Amino acid sequence: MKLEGFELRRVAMPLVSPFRTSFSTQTERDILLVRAVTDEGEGWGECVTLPDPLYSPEYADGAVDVMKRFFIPALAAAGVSDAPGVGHALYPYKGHRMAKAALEMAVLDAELRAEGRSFARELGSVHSSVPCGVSVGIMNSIPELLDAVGGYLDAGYVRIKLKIEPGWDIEAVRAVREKFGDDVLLQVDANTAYTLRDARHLARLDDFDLLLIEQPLEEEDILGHAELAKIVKTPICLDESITSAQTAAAAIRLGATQVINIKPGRVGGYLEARRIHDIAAANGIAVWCGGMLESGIGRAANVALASLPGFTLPGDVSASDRFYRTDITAPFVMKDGHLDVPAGPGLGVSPIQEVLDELTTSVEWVHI
Ligand code: OSB
Ligand code: MG
Repeated sequence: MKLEGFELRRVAMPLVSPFRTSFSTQTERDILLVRAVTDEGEGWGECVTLPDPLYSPEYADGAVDVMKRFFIPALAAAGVSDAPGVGHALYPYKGHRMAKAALEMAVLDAELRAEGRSFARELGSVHSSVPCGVSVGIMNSIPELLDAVGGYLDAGYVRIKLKIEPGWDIEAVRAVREKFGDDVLLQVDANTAYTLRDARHLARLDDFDLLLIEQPLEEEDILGHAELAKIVKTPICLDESITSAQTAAAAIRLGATQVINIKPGRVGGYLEARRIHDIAAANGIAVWCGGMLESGIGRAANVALASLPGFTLPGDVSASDRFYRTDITAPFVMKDGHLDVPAGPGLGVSPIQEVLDELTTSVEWVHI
């Protein structure tokens, strides 16, 4: 397969409701799509950068810049012709894992489509459908939160994740437990909003039988999480801190993480995501698939990844309508709290050109 170039496309997708975390409020998703064009057909990648470097150091405009300035020229110079080749050619460049992941994903999709193989099969899928969890943003009031959670439970979501921050934690969790009972699979995500000085406070969450507490402390505070894990009974799950298979192995060894949220973008791609899955499995650590409010393109690949054997907890793998009234692909629709794993070639879904055109804010072509 010979790479001919990449199309970089920005798409503005309005969210069905604002999504508030401890670091920002989103009302629209500005998505960067990467289309790899080859002599054997095309492939799609989704770059999960947010507009500002508040979740990770990367941001959408920066991803476009690093792709055009360094990464695509490096792929051209190396004559890259397959997905593992993308990782090798970009290895000398530090960081920018979301940008690397999007390019690798597009090349992998092109390769698999040309060969008629699915992402799921390629990654090692063992399930034809995956259970759906939902990430619930910080709300203005407890009644508003209970309304939102009630709606998701009625829709069939099998696991609820509450975004928390100081001032929106114990009472939010208590209210959800009191209203919906002890059987709901419930977890929280702090997106680094606490410090080790909050350990006693966070230990109060132990009363609520949570599956886990996600990324309570700063991303670089691996030892802090290991200390916290000795004080808090609720399992600690790292998200932001896990940027590679190497950091995953270290965090596991240090006792900083009892569960891992795997986001392919954050770790540099689906191939590295699979390596983290393998390391976690070898250490008896459960993993689940995180999300970055993906369109149908990224969602398709996440659903495939979530169907690997070590993904033993429901992920932030929601139906398209959790975030978008209109998706750019055929929508992912939940049945019985599950999504079907696409089985067609590559991602198994493609953008619908008319929808894509309507939502596109810019397109540029970068030749190889
Ligand atoms: O921390 O998991 C997170 C979205 C953007 C940035 C960070 C996070 C999230 C989510 C959304 O929780 C999960 C989803 O896409 O369903
Ligand atoms: Mg998280």
